[in-house]
Amino acid sequence: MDLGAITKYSALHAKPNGLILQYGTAGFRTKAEHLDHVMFRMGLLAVLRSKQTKSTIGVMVTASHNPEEDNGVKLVDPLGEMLAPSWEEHATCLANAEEQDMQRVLIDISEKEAVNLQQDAFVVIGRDTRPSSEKLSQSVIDGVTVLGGQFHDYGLLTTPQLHYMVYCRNTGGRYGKATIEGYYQKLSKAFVELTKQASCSGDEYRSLKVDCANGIGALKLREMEHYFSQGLSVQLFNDGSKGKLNHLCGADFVKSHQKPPQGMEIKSNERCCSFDGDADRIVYYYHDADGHFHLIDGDKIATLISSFLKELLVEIGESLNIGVVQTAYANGSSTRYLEEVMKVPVYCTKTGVKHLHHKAQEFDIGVYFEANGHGTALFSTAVEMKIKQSAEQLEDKKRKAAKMLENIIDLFNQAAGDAISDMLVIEAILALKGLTVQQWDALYTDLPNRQLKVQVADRRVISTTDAERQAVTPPGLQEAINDLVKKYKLSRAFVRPSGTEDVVRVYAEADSQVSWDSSIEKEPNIR
Ligand code: NG1
Ligand code: ZN
Repeated sequence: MDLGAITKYSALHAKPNGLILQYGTAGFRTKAEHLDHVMFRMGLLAVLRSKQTKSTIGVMVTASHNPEEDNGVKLVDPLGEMLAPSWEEHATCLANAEEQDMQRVLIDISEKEAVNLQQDAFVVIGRDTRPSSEKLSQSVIDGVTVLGGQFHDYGLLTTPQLHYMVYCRNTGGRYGKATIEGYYQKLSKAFVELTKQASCSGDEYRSLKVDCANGIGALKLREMEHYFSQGLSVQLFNDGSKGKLNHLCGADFVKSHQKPPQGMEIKSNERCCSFDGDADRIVYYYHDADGHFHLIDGDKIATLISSFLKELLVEIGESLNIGVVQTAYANGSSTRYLEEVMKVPVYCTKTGVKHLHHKAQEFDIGVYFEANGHGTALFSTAVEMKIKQSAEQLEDKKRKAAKMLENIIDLFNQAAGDAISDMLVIEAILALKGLTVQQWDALYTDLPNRQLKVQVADRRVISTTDAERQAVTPPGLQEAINDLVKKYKLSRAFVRPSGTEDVVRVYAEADSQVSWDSSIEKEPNIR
């Protein structure tokens, strides 16, 4: 470690005095102007992590669905996963170290993690379309190079594309080619193969309106659309040419306001979807003939996907274990439908995709989605091999189903939830099953629900257990929730501190909107 050079370069990326940041569920996130030192230091940390794991590490510069003025950074571990928890702590220590303590913290981390400093390091970098992202990613590169790391800057990428690149590079190309071309070709080939088998080829299955949140999704979808245009034509809205990133549009806006984005004209029964600002979340929606808006969120996406996968397995004659992983925000109707109608086991984890991802890895096939539309499906290596064999050896209908599953496996981004990949999976399933968006929506009816943010002096006074469904502290809070909830049918409510914002989130659902609203009226303190 050339400590002299580190000190010299670090001074060029000086930390504002007194600024304390936390590596949260989605890395560091705050106003872009406060992040230069964090970026430089995450470049340093990525090199140490790369040396320790002897693998390529990813650094993504994005603040996802947050306002355009914000930015953020997260590290991507060797298999495309979120950073290991002990390294999240190192990230927080390093980002918050005062200038004079930086060297000591770096040496401490290297010693604690037994990093061999002679080992080579390789870091790949991606960024979203925010005005601040280019300069901030340059600061990451400064950090990487000052510690002697090699790097490849992919420039503009969606977050899941960067996860894909990291995964490809660390699996010797088995998963795919670590280029943007490789990503487009892998997904599009699988998609076109699948849609060729669809008997319903009417226009309604072949066109889709996409709200790109004025973000990176628009750019990447434009680059990619000609690869799959044989199977689907996409019409892009909020493509960044006029509006502001995530402003009145995008998956987060649509899900939390339960209304369509601005800047998109929707005719009745037209199938539409929204990406978030870094294209790792997707939700669908439509207007019915009476002009009512219907949202199809991550829960219904998980239901469509898991039921299709289950049907394919039955057809092939394989009994593999499928599990669906949700969080406490999953609508109670979705959980009931999956367990009681689909007979698929459902598990609940804490909020944050890393928790869902880990749980999903326990199954032969693990489907995970947050209600906000972030999710994917994971297939064990044994399953992938088995299905490949079946696609070659079985006959007729079974072979056809195995071939379909093989393509579906290729179409999923197994490194991370991916709006583009999920969109193509959903479009392929709807076409293959001949389902309209209304039929999909009618699988079950969501319980009316609301989510509120509440500002409190210190959100950390609230701690939770049971996958965040029960409050442990402060004393009396859970009892008060229980007293309210028992007055309503099919009701459920919980409170938890956000991991990404300085707020407490309140969620409630009940059998009807009237029940929900009256419960809030009687309890004005909740607002
Ligand atoms: P927090 O702020 O901890 O609720 C939010 C989302 C998560 C996840 C992360 C990371 C909700 C209720 N929470 O977490 O699902 O997406 O941001 O982006 O949607
Ligand atoms: Zn996102």
